[in-house]
Amino acid sequence: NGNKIGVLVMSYGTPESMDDVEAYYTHIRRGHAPTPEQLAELTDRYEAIVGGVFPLRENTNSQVAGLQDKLETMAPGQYVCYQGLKHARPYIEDGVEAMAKDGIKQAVAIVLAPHYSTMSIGSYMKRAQAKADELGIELATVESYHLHPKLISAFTDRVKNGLKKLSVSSGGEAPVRVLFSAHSLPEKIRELGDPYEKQLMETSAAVAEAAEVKDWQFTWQSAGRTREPWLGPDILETMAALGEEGVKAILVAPVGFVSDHLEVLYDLDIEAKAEAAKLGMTLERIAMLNKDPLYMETLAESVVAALKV
Ligand code: FEC
Repeated sequence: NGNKIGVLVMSYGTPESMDDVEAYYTHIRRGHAPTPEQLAELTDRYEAIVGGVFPLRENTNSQVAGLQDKLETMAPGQYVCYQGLKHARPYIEDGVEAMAKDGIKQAVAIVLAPHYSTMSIGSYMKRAQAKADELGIELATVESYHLHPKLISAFTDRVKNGLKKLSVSSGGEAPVRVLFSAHSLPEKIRELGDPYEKQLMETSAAVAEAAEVKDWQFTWQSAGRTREPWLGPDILETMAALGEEGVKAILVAPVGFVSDHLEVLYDLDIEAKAEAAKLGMTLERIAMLNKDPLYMETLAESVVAALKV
């Protein structure tokens, strides 16, 4: 593989088993172990979604394989993908080391998340770059791809399908509010001039326009359990406000995420759905991208473009 271009495909990472949840949570908390209550709460959430299976691992594996296939079609024999995870094995550094072992000299790094924040993509890239520098690999980076036309098109199809599904489940009577959402971050990102919020608004507006949705808004979800203030309003607060407004049907479009995992399967499908039932609303969520060919093409084209600049 030495003459090929390495592609470091990075994703959040998930525990390997229920026994691994504590180590995973400790890694997310930068080495600080969670309290027994915090650990129990996270374990319960994993158990609630699929009873001890971790869908993000399988989904990341299949996205990396899908990207490899797409690159192979676009440029036969030129690219080879390596996986690097933020909070689980194989870690980002392991991925870069695997490239070095194969003799890779030139690589591109991309994250399975479309929007740039210093606290998200920025921190993945910092770790990848440090290891690449140490091992003498020249690394180009894809910082974001939140307005790639194929990404917008993939989300647009899903919003259209979601609206159809919702009109069936709510009897087609109630006006629907589309809620675009993404993982919240600590409010301090605003002081850093972080593009995260702007990029999320741009993706949401582009999808709303393409899907011809007029009645939409953006909301945050999945804020961390720390004492500092996080960006709001949270989806549960937004839903309460919509209840007061008389909204009866909601379609959630979590455009900050690209696959089925805890923050979607629990925070939206279990927690937000239960809240909707309490408020007398119908709530549906768009299907996630997972291995969607348009998403695979978004990634492949972004990788190839990163080498041209
Ligand atoms: O399915 C899974 O096993 C993993 C689902 C998962 C994804 C994900 C994506 C993002 N996070 C982002 C930021 C933060 C910040 C903190 C934080 C904490 C957690 C915890 C769990 C967790 N995150 Fe996550 N995140 C996922 C899971 N995340 C579990 C720990 C418990 C909790 O607080 O809920 C706070 C860390 C701290 O304490 O300092 C910040 C961002 C994304 C989207 C971009 C990306 O995928 O990288 C941003 C998936």
